[in-house]
Parts: sequence; structure tokens; C-alpha cells
Amino acid sequence: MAIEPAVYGASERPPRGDYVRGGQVAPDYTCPQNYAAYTAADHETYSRLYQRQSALLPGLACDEFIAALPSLGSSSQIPRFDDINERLYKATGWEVVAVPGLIPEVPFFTLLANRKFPVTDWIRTPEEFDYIVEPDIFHDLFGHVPLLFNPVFADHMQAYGAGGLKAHSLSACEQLSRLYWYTIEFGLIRQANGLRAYGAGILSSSGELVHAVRSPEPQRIMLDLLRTMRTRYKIDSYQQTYFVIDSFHQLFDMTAPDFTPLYAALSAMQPLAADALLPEDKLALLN
Ligand code: HBI
Ligand code: FE
Repeated sequence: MAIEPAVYGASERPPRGDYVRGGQVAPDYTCPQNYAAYTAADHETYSRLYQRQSALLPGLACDEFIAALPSLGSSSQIPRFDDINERLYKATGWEVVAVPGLIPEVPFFTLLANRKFPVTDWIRTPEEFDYIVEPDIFHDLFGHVPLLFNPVFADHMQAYGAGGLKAHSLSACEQLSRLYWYTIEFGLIRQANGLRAYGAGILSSSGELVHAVRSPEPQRIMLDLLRTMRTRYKIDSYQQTYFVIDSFHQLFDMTAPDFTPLYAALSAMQPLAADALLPEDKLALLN
């Protein structure tokens, strides 16, 4: 079966990964982690990204993320997925699987629904140290995997995968991808000691971690499903709006019901710009 690489979102450029690899990419888009292919420069890039990002976390990343990060294992070189999976599977029944890069939505949701998190297995070049357009192994491992060790968040991620397959059948993937964007990628959580990041796109970015949690520039609105799924997002700049939850239990409970009526209501509503502010928005203030 010819594996058509996924090009999704606003991007026209072909994705970066090698989606053929001499037939090593399975129909579900998973492939072996080609550990021997990593160069010393790749390991060095991972180690430098890890050191810089982990030093920024106190006071900016949520407690659950900081507590789970050591479960990634090695920080001085790219971890072996089998090594992570020994711990991850025991913790929440999840495992990370290697993929060549971005994959189409149905294979993506199917993997999540089966507690398999797709991790791009290549890493950015040293020249891309500060910014990369497409998620690489550092974004996926450092940003997404630690919270899969948290049972409530891990259950939410599986429910999100199942919900994604449902959304696909209802042609509502665009609305659901906004929820994904504003929670799993760029979500904030309100702790007793202040706002913290739990979204992978924030946690894996040195610039946006400070901006999202501390800057007075963006607005921060308490998560509301309809409001969030109406709100467009930016894929190549800091977010103008961040949505805030009070706990992962709240996120899980809020997204547990069937979204079909929500999608019906959304189809009658205009999408909102990323910087829109409505009178009924509940703002979360920097304290
Ligand atoms: N593929 N590998 C990978 N990682 C993602 O995070 C990802 C994807 N494909 C689609 C996708 N995310 C988004 O469209 C989600 O909203 C589904
Ligand atoms: Fe991501």
C-alpha cells in the first residue's frame, strides 16, 4: 500500500520524514525507531534542548508535568522508546510508537484510542535549535509523553482519540482539532499557586513557556467547549488566546459526554478569530 505522507493544516510543504524507509512503515504509519541512525549531533541536540527546557520549568510548568518528566529517562541522549515503554506501560497502559512524522487524522486518532502515542523519530538540525515548524522527537517526547504517565490525563488522551474517530465520521475534525490545540498543545492549568502550562506546544518551547504563563499580552479564558471549538488558532506564532482549566479531572469530565449535539450547535455558529473576546468570557488573570 503506497503510504501517502500527511500534509495537514495550512501547510503546503511536503512533510519532512521518510514515509517509505524501504517498506518499514506499517499501514498504521508506525515504524521501528531507527536508533542506530541517530548521529552524535542528534544526541547533542536532544541533550541541549532537554537541559535548556528543564531549567525553565519551575514556576512555569504544572506540578504533574515536573513530577513525571524524570520518567522519560536519559536526558543526555535520545531515549530508546522501548526503555520509556517499560515504565509507561506499567503506569497507564500507554506506549510510545515511532512514526516518520505527521500522519493523517484517522491513523492518528486510531493510535491514541489504542493508547499508542505516535512520536516522530527524527530530530531537528542544530540550525533549527530555537524553532521548528513540524513536531520533531523533542516536541513529542518532552512535550507530550510525561503527562501520559498521569492516569487522569492518560485516560483523557485515549478518550480524545476515540472522540476523534467519531468527529471524523461527523466531519467535525476541524472543530475538534481546535480543542486539541487549545488543551493538549497549548493548555494552561490554574494551580493554587498560580497559572502553569500543561500543553505540549508550550512545554517544549523555550520562548512560549514564559510568554504563555507570564506575559500580560495574551488573553487567558476559562475553557468552555463551544467557545474553544469556535476559536481559530495560529500555527506559526505565539497564541493570542490561551484556555485555562482548573484540573485534569475537570478536562476529562468536561469532554466525556458525546460531542454530537455540540457539533450541531457549532455548525450554526461563526468561527471566532484567535484574539476574539466575548462579553461572557470568564477571564483567568495573572496573579
Ligand atoms: N500526526 N504524528 C502526528 N502527530 C500529531 O500530533 C498529529 C498528527 N496528525 C494530525 C494531528 N496531529 C492533528 O490534526 C490533530 O488535531 C488530529
Ligand atoms: Fe504536539
